[in-house]
Amino acid sequence: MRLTATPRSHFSRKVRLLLDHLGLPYELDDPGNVADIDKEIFGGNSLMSVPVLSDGQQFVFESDNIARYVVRKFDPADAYGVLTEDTESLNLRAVMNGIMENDVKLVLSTRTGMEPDKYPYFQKARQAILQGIVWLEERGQCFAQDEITYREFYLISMWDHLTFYDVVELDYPVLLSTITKLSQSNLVRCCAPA
Ligand SMILES: N[C@@H](CCC(=O)N[C@@H](CS)C(=O)NCC(=O)O)C(=O)O
Repeated sequence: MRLTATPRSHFSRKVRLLLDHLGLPYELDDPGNVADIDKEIFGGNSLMSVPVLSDGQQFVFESDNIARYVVRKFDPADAYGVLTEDTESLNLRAVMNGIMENDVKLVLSTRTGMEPDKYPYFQKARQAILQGIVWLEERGQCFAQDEITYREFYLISMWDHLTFYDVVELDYPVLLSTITKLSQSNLVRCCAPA
């Protein structure tokens, strides 16, 4: 398998964490700057975003679609809870996805020469990140410290990206203690943004 992904992409990292925990080998195809406008460097993804998985003749776009594809093909027992329909898990994942999307807006607007904090659109993005994290912190006990699942893959990927790009101040002790515990694992640390 080949994963088109940048080393810092949080959406890609949750897929990489899944592949690594399942022990599935893949080749990383790094398009470089995800702000670039060239469909071909994004594995043919018309939306020009990562991750994209190619597996033989099969192309899969979008991180959660990739995770579901991988689990259906290689891990039908779904050891990491990717296919869950549990409402609480799906809400947690929706909020983390939303935070990651808003994080991308802020990082890419800055990278392409804007000053995001001048504009209400980006102020709302930052506010959504902050409110989302408070909401997650209030539900911090929902995250496992010793039994990692796809939900924790999200959390780690989201948190480390926000930290790496210094998007917002992160003073949330419940989440931090979970992240610190989970980050003791080599599998988690080895694909951290650097
Ligand atoms: N919903 C998509 C979001 C993917 C996404 O936004 N990826 C970022 C990198 S972390 C990207 O490639 N952004 C490029 C852009 O938005 O132009 C997914 O889950 O795969």
